Amino acid sequence: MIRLLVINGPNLNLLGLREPEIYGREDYAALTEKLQCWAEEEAVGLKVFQSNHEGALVDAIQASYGNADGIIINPAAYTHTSIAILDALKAVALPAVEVHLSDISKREPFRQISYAGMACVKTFAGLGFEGYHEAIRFLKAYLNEKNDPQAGL
Ligand code: CA2
Repeated sequence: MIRLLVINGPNLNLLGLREPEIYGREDYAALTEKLQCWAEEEAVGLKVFQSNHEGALVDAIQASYGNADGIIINPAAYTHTSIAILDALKAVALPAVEVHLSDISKREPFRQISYAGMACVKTFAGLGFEGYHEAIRFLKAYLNEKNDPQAGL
């Protein structure tokens, strides 16, 4: 079974508390429940990790090597600052998909650079929680194609 790791960065655990016009009304528990439902529907294994600490996010990316087949990552504010997360994603070299609840390309200039995105095969931004759903589907198809290039023919 395909094993996916979802990594969420700082303050995403506070979803639903403020700025619902940007991040929606649903809380973090609702997101993790949806992730598990979508993983079951797609018949993939899925673990979720959230931290407010950059080093802990780097540790989780490193630990995924040999334990996951693909990474879905929303590094939150570290998206725009962390070369350490970019380097960790490059080091483990697993296919990674970047997700953002909001459309970072249409927000403040400082949100328009994504270091993590430079190590990702795909980005979904501005779709709310549905972006994670798209990421699961995308990675499943991507990994199946990589493992058996003839499968879709
Ligand atoms: O749109 C996204 O998913 C972001 O990664 C969310 C981050 C932000 O720093 C990125 O630029 C874009 C913020 C995550 C959580 O922010 C909250 C703000 C208020 C209340 C609760 C969470």
